[in-house]
Amino acid sequence: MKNILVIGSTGQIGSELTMELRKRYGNGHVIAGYIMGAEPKGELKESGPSEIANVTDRQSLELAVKKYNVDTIYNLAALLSVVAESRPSMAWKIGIDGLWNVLEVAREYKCAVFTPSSIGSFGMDTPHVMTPQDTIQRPRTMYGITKVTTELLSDYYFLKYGVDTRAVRFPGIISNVTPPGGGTTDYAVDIYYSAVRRQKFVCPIKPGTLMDMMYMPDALNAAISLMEADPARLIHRNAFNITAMSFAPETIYDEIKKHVPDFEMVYEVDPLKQSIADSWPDCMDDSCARREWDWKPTYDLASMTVDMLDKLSKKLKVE
Ligand code: AKB
Repeated sequence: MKNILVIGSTGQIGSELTMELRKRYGNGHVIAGYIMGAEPKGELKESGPSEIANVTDRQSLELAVKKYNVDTIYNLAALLSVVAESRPSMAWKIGIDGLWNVLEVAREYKCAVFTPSSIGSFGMDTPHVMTPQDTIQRPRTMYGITKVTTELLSDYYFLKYGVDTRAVRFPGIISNVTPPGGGTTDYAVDIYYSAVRRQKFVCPIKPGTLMDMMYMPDALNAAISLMEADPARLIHRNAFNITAMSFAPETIYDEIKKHVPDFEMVYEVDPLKQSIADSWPDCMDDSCARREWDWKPTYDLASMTVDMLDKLSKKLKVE
């Protein structure tokens, strides 16, 4: 049986990934790793073990791995794209110095490691339409630079030391549980909250700006399926393009309006978010993930919108 440590278990992806892993592998086998000031609460705290696991403190990682005999680490510690631009040195410290600590502990204790990359690992010079798996990656944001480095360092530890590192390039992730913080794609989550609260939505991204997106259940399934995949089939490792849909702000707005006809949206473009979005792919080619580990999303924009509106209405207690 696997023993899994989730680093960053209280974040947007970590909080739901920890619960999904507990469902699949048993509560006692999945440790919610956290840092001081971001302790697990509620179901996350009650349903299984939790332990301090701070990527900037290698000893804390080692203690958690030894205590629970961990063999698999999901490393979700990172600053998102917009916040990383205002705190570049912290983004590097968490994303790269932190990853180094994770990989060293994984090497010593023979753990498999999942550290996600992102559409942010691409840049202006990357082909924007059907972005290939293997292509030019010259991002100019600190987030992108840490993500490309994450891919290279993870491959290095696999090739040099045999550490079983695997990853995906996540698109924007949309969820109704834990809100994201400081990302370029956050608008695609915020728009649903405004719609459910019957508030006018102020969109920070220009009409016509396409970005890849995915509903959280597919994102969780992708991470877990890749870590379960037969290694003999993997030609790539760090990191696979994956996508479920690609849309611009006006497309998601039109989809929501089918259910909330009086919903209003205006544009107030945020120059930083727009410049980051402009440098990212319009839509990625994820055929390598489909071929090498049978990746296949289940939600499209229409089915995600129905589920988001339903779940958020219940959560926010709106009829
Ligand atoms: C962000 O917008 O920073 C993230 C991402 C796409 O990596 N959601």
